Parts: sequence; C-alpha cells; structure tokens
Amino acid sequence: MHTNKESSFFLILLIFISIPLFLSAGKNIHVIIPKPQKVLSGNGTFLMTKQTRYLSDTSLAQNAIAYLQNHLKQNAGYLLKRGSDSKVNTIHFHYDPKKIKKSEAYRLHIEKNKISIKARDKAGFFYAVVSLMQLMDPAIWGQKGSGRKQKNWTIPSCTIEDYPRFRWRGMMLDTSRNFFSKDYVKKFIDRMAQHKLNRFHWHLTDDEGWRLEIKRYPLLTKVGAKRGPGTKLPFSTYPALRGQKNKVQSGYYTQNDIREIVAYAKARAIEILPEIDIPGHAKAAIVAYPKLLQDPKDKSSYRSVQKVANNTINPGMESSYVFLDNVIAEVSRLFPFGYIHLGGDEIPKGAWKRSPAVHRLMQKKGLKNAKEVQNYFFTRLDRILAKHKRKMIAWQEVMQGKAKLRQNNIFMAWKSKKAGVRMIKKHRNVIMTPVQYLYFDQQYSRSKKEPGHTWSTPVSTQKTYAFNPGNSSYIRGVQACLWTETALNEKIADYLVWPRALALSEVAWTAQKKRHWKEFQKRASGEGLKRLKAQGVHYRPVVPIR
Ligand code: TNX
Repeated sequence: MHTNKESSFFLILLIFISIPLFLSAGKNIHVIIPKPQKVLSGNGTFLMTKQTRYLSDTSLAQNAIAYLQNHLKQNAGYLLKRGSDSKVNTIHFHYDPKKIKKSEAYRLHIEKNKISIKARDKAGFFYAVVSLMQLMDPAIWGQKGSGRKQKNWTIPSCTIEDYPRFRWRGMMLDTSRNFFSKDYVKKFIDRMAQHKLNRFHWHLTDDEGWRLEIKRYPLLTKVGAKRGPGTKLPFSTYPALRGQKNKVQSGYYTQNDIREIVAYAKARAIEILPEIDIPGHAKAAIVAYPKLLQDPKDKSSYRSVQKVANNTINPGMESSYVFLDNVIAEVSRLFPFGYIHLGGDEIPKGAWKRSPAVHRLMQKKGLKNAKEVQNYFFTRLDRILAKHKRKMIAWQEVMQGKAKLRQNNIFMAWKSKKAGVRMIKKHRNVIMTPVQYLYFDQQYSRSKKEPGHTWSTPVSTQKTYAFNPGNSSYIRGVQACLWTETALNEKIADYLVWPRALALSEVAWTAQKKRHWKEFQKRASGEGLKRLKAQGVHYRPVVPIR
C-alpha cells in the first residue's frame, strides 16, 4: 500500500517523465506516406521561419522549390528568399548524381540549422520536398480558403534515403461515366503527387461520353459528350438507375484544358496516360460518327456487359482506321508521354457477327474467328501508334490468342494477379491492377450504406495494403482504378479513393519487407488523415475497417 505522499510523488514523477515524451510526440519522424526505404533519427529540430533561405545549384530543383513556396505562401503567408551564404538557417538543393544512383531517388538530411537535399532528377527533388512537408505540421497542406496562417514550422532532425520500388505508380480516373471538372482533375493529380504516385491514367472516352476535344471531329464532343433525355446517348447504365433521370449531363476537356493539366502534372513529376477506349466501349464515338465507324449493312445486334447496345467500332471498315489515325495524331500532339492506352477491354460477344465488311476482311486476310479479327485490329493500331512515335498500353484482353504486338508495349492485368503472371510467362510487360485489391470503384465493405460497385469482392484499405505485386522484371508497377459509374459526384469519388490510395502508394513505393499493416494503419489514421483533412478531402474516416 502506498501512502498519500508516496502516490503524489509518483504522480509528479509521472508528469515529469511524460513531459519530454509529450514534447517529442509532435516531432515523430515516422509519419511519411509512403514509408521511405530508410529513416535515421537525428538530434534537435530545424525551425523554418520567414528568415529561412534556400540555395540551389540546379534547375532540376525548380518544381520542388515552387511547390514548397506555394504551400508556404498559402499557409504561412510568406515566400522563402534565395540565400547567398549558408550562415543563416538554409535549405540546400544539390545535384549529386554520384551519390544518388537511382532515378526518382533522394537524400534528405535535416539538422539544426541546415536542410540538405540531394537528387539526380526533377522527381527526386520533388519527392524530397514532399517528404520534408510531411514532416511539418499538417497545416502546410491547407488549400485556398483554409484561412489561418502559421508562421513557424518545427521539423525534426533526421536523415532519409529513399527511392521507389516500382517505376509505374498509377491511378486511373474515369471521366466518361461521370464528368469531372478540370479543377477536380487537378486536385486528383495533386493528391497523387503528394503520395509519390507518378502516372495519371486518364480514361477519356467510353460508351457514356467522349470527353476530349478533337478538332478534326467536332461531333465527338458536340454529340458524344452529352447524355440524357433528348440526346443521342441515353442514360444507358448508372446513373440511369441511381441518379437524376431527367437531366442532360455533359462535359468535355478542351485542348487548352488538356495542355494546362499536362503542365500541372509535369510540375508534380506525373506523366499522363490518355486512354481512348476502342473498339468496344465506344458508343459515344459511334453515335457521333456512325457512318465512319459502323458497317451500314451490319445486321448484328448485341449488348455489352454493361448492357449498351451495338457499342463497338467496326474493324472491317477502312474508315475506322482513318478516323483512329487522325484521332491518335491529335492525342499524340496533346500528350507528350510515350504511351497511349487503347482500351481493348470487354469486346461484346456477337459484335460484327453479321457484318459483311468484317466477313470480307476475314476472307481477304484469312482470319478464322472474332479473336483473330481483334488481333488484326490491334496489330494495325500498333502500327498507327508507331507512326506517331507512341507505344501501346491496353487492357489484358488485347493479349489473347496470338497477338503480334510490339514487345515494348504494356498490358494491364485487371481481372486478377494470375492474369498478370500469365502474361509475364509470355514475356510481356505488365502493370498490375487486379480488381480484388486495386479497384477503388468497389465497396470498402459489404453494406448498403457503402457507395461503390458490388460485382467483385469488397476492397478494404487493409486488402489494398496486403497486395504484393511480385518481383518479375516484367512488372512495370501497380495501379488503382476509379471507374465512376457509381461515383456520382466529387465527394463520393474522394471517399472511394481515400484512404485506400494511401495504401496503394506504399504498395507501389516501399520495399515489401518494410511494410507492416499495423504500423501503416497507425501512420495512416494519424498523420495520413490529418493531411487529407487539411486539404478538404472527403475521405472515408476509418482506416482499419475490413
Ligand atoms: C470493368 S476494368 C470495366 C469497366 C467498368 C468496370 C467497373 C475494365 C477494363 N473494364 O468498363 O467500369 O469494370 O468496375
């Protein structure tokens, strides 16, 4: 039994012991998402203030510096001045290709009066700054209108040596099923960049809408970007069932919008992969240009998995190839990335079956069945892409049978991880996007209250985290997909993506043996969500739920 005196002594002792703990709680260095490959703690803290200066010996650090400055301007109310000597507390940006061997890698060293950042490319500098900002108070991520300014920022001393596991760390946004504004697309990209995701796959066309201005074919957007009563595109799938049935929905990106967004992404180390989904999923293009894309004598009648009637471009018509060549020419001019995604998913059974043009083609080229017609179609498109100096990315279906496509193309395995492994055995480059782990359009858990699709299994954050893509050199990386049939607005889209995308970032970036769900869960539900909150993301509040 303790006396009263004794217990108050213990209480006071406890308070004294916990004060330093409490103080250091705000200086935790294990807060970064995705988790870096190596973090070593140091002594003391760096204090960023209006007096802090920066120095740089390379233009490769420009984007990174601008990114930090934008956030300081917004949330601290000042910009850092360029320094001339290193006496005051300073952030140094060094180009150091000898020490930093890998692309996208960086070294971030924080001491009491100095922060030193080393990298060999733009992405490396950008990621160093993102890590630095994640070590600051989450208020640094505040967006326009977030109000309060914070003058001083304490940053814990530490050394981080970091590089990505995969080159391809992607996320897809479907802007066809439901249109998303230019501003939302930018937000989507910005949030990716903050978690070191570097490939934005932009699903621009589908049955429900063609969202990309093509100068040569103005009806693609004039006719093909509108759905609903009185238009040529009825509400064929969602939101016909769940959303407003009596309102015309429309929207597309002008070529100027595209250029603006490409530059915005580039400044954040993100490449944009545009997708023109063909020959299936093409109803919007077909209602705009039926004469070019369909055989007038075709008597086939079929429906896609999503129940859209006759939605497939005809591979027997020469005009289809002329049209696609012209579209690809404009797409190549807009998107500097070396790849274009041509879809190729879910060609409906029975398409072209009674098309005389396809029958003539089969006879002329000795094609025996629909699969061989599909392969003929994609071989020709591969040649068109080559002419425009682009490589192909496509959904896994394109690799069926004896597809003769260039070896440097990449295929996305979406039906399962096994599908990816099968393609690897055929020596094909693969990006893993299996629905069971990485389809963010699926519900988090089975409940009527949860938005999202139900056709596959639920995808909890833990499930996403558990995905191990594998180790073959054919695996270019991983990607999550947000299809938007059920994402009727930005709030639902945010909810479906976050916090699952935190888990994705770590699957894509961090070495497999350094990933532990329990530890991640703490980081994600703590600092991870605080940062999202500071930005006004409508994330799903609970990380742990299965
Ligand atoms: C399948 S994944 C599709 C999409 C749908 C999605 C819904 C793929 C290549 N095709 O058209 O939106 O399922 O989850």
